Parts: sequence; C-alpha cells; structure tokens
Amino acid sequence: MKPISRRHLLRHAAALPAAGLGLGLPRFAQAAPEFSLKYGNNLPLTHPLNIRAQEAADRVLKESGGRVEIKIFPNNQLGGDTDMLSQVRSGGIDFFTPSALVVATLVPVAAINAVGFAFSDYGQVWKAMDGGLGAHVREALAKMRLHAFEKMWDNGFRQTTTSNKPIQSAADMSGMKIRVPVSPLSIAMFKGLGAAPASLQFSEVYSALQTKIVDAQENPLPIIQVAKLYEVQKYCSLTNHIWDGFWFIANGASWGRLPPDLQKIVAGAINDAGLKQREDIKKLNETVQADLAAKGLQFNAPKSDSFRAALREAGFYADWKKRFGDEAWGLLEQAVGKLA
Ligand code: X2X
Repeated sequence: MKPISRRHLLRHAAALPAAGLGLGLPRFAQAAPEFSLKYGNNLPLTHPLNIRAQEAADRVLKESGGRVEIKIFPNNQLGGDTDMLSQVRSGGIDFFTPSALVVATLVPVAAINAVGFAFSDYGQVWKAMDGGLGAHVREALAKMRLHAFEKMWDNGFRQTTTSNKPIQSAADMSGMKIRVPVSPLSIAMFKGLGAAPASLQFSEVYSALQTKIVDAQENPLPIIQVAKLYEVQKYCSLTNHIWDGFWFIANGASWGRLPPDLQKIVAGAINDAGLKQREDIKKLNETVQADLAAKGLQFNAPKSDSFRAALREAGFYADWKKRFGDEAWGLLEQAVGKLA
C-alpha cells in the first residue's frame, strides 16, 4: 500500500472533527508499529538504567524498521514493584526490571546474589551472574514464564543510610527501624542483624523516611543520589552488605509472539545497553560519594566482621543455604569461595 503523505494527511485532517485528532496526529504519517511493547520500572529518569533503556528502545525501533516500539514507563508510573511484577506476569506490561530481591518473591532462588557479604568485588559479581549462577536463575525465571535477558543490569552494593546515627558495627543496628525492599531475604538478613526491618516498595521510600515511619534504608549510592534520599537522611555507612542487580525480564507470551529476527534485535539491544549501564554505574561509583558528601551526607566505613558474625550466629547462612539448595549455593561458591 502506498504510504499516506504527511501533507495529504494534514490537508484531510483539517476536515476531521477536532476530538478525533488528539495529540497523535504526526504519528499517522508513519505505519503503526507491529509490536508496541510496554516497559515499566521503579527508577527516576536520571538513573543510568533509564538512560540506557531509552537508547535500547531507540535502537530497536530503528533496527526493526519501525516494527517494534518499546515504550518506557519509569519511576513507578504504573505502580510499585509488586504491581509491576504482577503486570509483567499477566502481560499487562511486556517488560520490567525488578531487582533480584524483588523478583525473588516469585522465584525464590533469584535472591541468591543478595546473600549477605557474599561478593567482595565486581569481578566476582559478573563472573557469577554472566556464568553458571546467572544461567541457573534465568532457568528458574523461565519456569514462571518470564524470559530474562542474559545480561543482568547493575544496581550496586547496598549501603545503609540513617537519620539518627552512623552504623559502626552490627550492635548499632539493634532495634533500628529500617526500610528494606519487598523481599524475604532482606527481612531475614536485617532481623539476623538485630534490626526491625519493614518491607516497603521503592515508590514509598522517600516519604517513609521523610515522615519518620522508618529511620533508615539501604541502597546503592547511585540510587541514593537519583532518588534524592540524602534530603531525608543524615548518615551513610558503607556497609556493602549485599550486591544487587536488576533482571531485565519479559512476559513469556509477549516474548514468544516476536518472530526470531525481531527477538534477536531486541535481545541484542537490551543486552548491549545492560553492559553499558554497568559501565555507567562503575563510573558513577567513582564520584557519587563525594557528591553525596557535598550534599550533606556524613560517611563512615565500618568493618564487615561484626555483621558477618551476627549473621552466622543467627543461622542466616545455614538457613539460606538450605532454602536456595545445594546446586545454587555451589554455583555461588564457585565464584566467591566457601561461604558458610
Ligand atoms: O527498592 C529498592 O531499594 C531498589 C531501588 O534498590 C530496588 O529496586 C530493590
């Protein structure tokens, strides 16, 4: 069919009732995409995850010749983490990037990268997540009809912020009201450290801190920066207690509807963007602490010994080894050495 020219369209559009025009007019000039896919996430637009995801979406539109459009809904526009997780399961949205902690409410083994103090550096992280451990988790996600792209995106090593005191050792966590993600592992870990954790979706964190429903939260420094948590927190203790990443997942049926050539384009763009996003976080990590300090956060760097000891004593490692199973635990230990 001959494409309708923009001039032709504008000329004829003048005759249409105004209500029918809407804001979409210029789009009529292009064929509608064959696949229009929705991607929801919980992070502000300024986070590298959103910047790189937009690049991936642009690349997909171009490489597919306009056949595949990915529309991004950032910053909890479509609801909090729990809502988006159920939407990506039902097909209400096509893509979501839950933290491993959060998708573990559905696929428990996905939280394995978040075992306390398991990873000591990024070398170990990517060896595990790009290797056997990541493959193991993706298989478990596939059983729930969620397609996970190969390259996990970086959230970061989680640090602890509070409004009332720096955390010097595990003893300082005693009774502390701390927000954690909606994640059984996070709850167990902070209970093991003697704190009083409360699960809240990320969409609620800023106001929960502002209104002092909780005194503390834990997140990687880039999140503390883009979500402006420094405005409602005073201290930041570099506890490095968990490494956390985002799985880029697709609804299984939505993914299955894409023909193989388009799947290849989408996967290529998303995985490449993920690798670039990892580099962005790495670069941010070099400057973000100074930036947050300039904004008034007071930093300290506690040793990890007391935290590890408290967790061991609470039976955290023995318990989670049992929950994750020997196979997953063994894959983790292949990357980080003997844990418990
Ligand atoms: O909710 C959080 O703390 C965040 C943004 O790190 C996750 O998505 C788990």
